[in-house]
Amino acid sequence: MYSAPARYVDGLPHPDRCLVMGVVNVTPDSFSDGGMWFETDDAVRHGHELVAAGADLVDVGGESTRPGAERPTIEEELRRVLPVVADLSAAGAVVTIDTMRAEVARQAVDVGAAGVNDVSGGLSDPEMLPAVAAMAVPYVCMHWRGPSATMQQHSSYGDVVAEVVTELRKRVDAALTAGIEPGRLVVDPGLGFAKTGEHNWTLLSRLEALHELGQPVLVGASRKTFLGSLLTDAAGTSRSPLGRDTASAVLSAVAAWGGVWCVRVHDVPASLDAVRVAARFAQEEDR
Ligand code: PMM
Repeated sequence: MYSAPARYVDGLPHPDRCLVMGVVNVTPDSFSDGGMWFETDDAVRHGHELVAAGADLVDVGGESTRPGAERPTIEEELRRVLPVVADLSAAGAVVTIDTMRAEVARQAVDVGAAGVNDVSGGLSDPEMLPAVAAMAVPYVCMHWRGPSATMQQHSSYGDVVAEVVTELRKRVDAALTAGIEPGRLVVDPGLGFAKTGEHNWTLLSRLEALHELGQPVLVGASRKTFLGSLLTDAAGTSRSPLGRDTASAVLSAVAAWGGVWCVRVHDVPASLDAVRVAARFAQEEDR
């Protein structure tokens, strides 16, 4: 196992293993589970299921980041996420709000969210970093090169690992300058965001480079297209998102073994088993 930065994020649970974040997409059009949890009641029920299955964190989002997806209005995004965040938080779940908008982050924290997950790393909304600093909550800062509609036009790299690390370092500096405490800051390579499948595999194989940023690392590989492209059938057809959960769990073990602080997944039980296996392996190495 690589030597990794601190495994603790102030204000979030700290089991002695990689954390598992379960995903609740309150969207009609996410690639991974499009529309399954779009109704408030369904989303809340699903969040409770993820917690019962052992999720350490529940990530609630109201905007699909699928390539080409249309953005909801801010009012619509608030309408989707706030009741879900409020219900799950009131029931004791540790909820993160997956949003690129400072106002959505603020209102979600007001109704109980414990942290903010921003796939734009503060680039989409200039108010995001100061808002998070003022709220003093944990912040996941993901590598991002532009909105989903156009992001695949920005997937050209000389050295993907070096460039992602350099660009993330700038966002870490911006977050710290804005006043976010280092103990509350998490970095994420943003698999699939302005990245090809090849880039994703390279980044996953070089997690130690991300650890050089000195912050806990979150990885979101679950159900992403690069897994479908790997798991083709005999006719060469890509595996559909719901059929990618075993591969996703295997990557959770790989990521946990690589010192990652948290994996963001749709199928919680399998990834929880995976990170527990990785933790047990790591104990042997410590002996
Ligand atoms: N991926 C998606 C959405 N949010 N957040 C973080 N921090 N990292 C990710 O990789 C990430 C994310 C897209 O996947 P989904 O449609 O299944 O939510």
